[in-house]
Amino acid sequence: MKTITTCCFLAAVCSSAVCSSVYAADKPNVLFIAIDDQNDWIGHLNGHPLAKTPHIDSLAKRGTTFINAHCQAPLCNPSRTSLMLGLRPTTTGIYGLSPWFRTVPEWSDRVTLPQHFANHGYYTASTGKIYHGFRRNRKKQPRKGQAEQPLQSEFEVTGAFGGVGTKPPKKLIPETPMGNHPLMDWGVWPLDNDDTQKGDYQVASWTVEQIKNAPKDRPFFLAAGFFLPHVPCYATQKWFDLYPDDDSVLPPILKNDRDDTPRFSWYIHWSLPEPRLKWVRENNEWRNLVRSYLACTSFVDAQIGRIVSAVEQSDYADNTIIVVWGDHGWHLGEKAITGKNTLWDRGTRVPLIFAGPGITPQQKCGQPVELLDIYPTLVDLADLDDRSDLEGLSLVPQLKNATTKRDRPAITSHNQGNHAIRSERWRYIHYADGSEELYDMHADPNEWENLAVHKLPEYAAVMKQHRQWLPRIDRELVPGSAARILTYDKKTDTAVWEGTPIQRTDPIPD
Ligand SMILES: [Ca+2]
Ligand SMILES: [Ca+2]
Repeated sequence: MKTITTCCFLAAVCSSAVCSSVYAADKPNVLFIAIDDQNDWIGHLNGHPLAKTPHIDSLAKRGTTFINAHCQAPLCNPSRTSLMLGLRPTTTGIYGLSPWFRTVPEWSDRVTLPQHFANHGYYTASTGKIYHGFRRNRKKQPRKGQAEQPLQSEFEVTGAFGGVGTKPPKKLIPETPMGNHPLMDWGVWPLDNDDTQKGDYQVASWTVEQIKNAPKDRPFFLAAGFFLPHVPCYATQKWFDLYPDDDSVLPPILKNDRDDTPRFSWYIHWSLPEPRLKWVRENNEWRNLVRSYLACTSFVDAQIGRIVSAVEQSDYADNTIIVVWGDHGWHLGEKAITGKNTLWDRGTRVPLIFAGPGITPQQKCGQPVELLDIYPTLVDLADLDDRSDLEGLSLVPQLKNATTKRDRPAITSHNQGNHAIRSERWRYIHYADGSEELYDMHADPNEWENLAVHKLPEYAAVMKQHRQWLPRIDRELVPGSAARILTYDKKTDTAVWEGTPIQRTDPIPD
């Protein structure tokens, strides 16, 4: 492990002349674009009939888009850790917003996706939210009594912080339940229509500058992480104007939809700052939230358009692989909640697009795929040394021909023991206490009817077939795990949410 770290460091600092002679200079560039909390409300994904994302849609046409792509964890830190390490959350043991994986001894030297590119002579740069928490290159000040920590360079260069940008002096919406979290806010902001004050605008600007000034003697791996449509969903008026101010924007919901979902389905998002549907309705905030989320998505789409057009106008137009992904989905009233931390399609389905050299244009692939596949796919596309320790599959066969079968379903995990298995047609969910759900996604795309409750032989067979994909490695939380953590003890049938046991008779918090 020590040797790998040293090599990585050398590759990052070696003079470009040496790098070019050691590594092929004709490798493709990689533009790696992340969107935070972006569900399938993207024009061509048809998750919302009114979603306006012309730039993402046109990139999708230029390449291959995966319309059945899913995150490995429905939460920032575990999802991004999984993608960047090429390992499932059930292997990393990271399920919560903490810890940062470098503090886990097992992963402190793990070569991440961009580091693997750096080891092959790439220039690597990053702006905005790529990891959970902005990781600027700097020496961490040791805590009292601790040894000084070495500089851990995730990227050679880090740029604009991004994030929320300018904030209103106080929250725009009424006080929210479960803690009135400061991020839990949405609406028109800033009022003067100045988009340049927004963190994501600055992320795009920094990325455009990087493209213009990229090193000429080696390829680049450039990562841009957009924060919106993560809460607070602030956008200027013009983005709201893209959407009607009436109830046609609301997603379809079924009354009492949760009557046939197991009680344990509530446990994985037991008590969170994201308000329930009941609250947004009672406070007349449902439509405002939905429009704010859509407005933010369209704003981010425009920022992606700025970056893509900078590539198209550069010398790198023909040798740059562009990949766009979202870290997990978001509910806006479906299943009686808002927010993430679910194992349904709206919580796990994300945009995933590849465009550039080696990728067939105009393709839509309906195979179930995983964000975990990005690491091996990029390694394959750039023809770097293979990694035998990655848990995803290269999607190059699908990027060549979208009808090629991928041999596995997509698997999402949220804390130990809770997993969703998404195949082409079905979604099967297994919770830690053994309770289950099954949805026929062709007949019931909204996942309204839990077929598992019917106990019919034809569904039992489907469930049996999907159950075999439950992760065999399903490790417990690593030490230091915190924030949105649930544990379950089978022997005593006790679920513990963030340190507090949940009783079977406790009312569901709203
Ligand atoms: Ca996220
Ligand atoms: Ca239902």
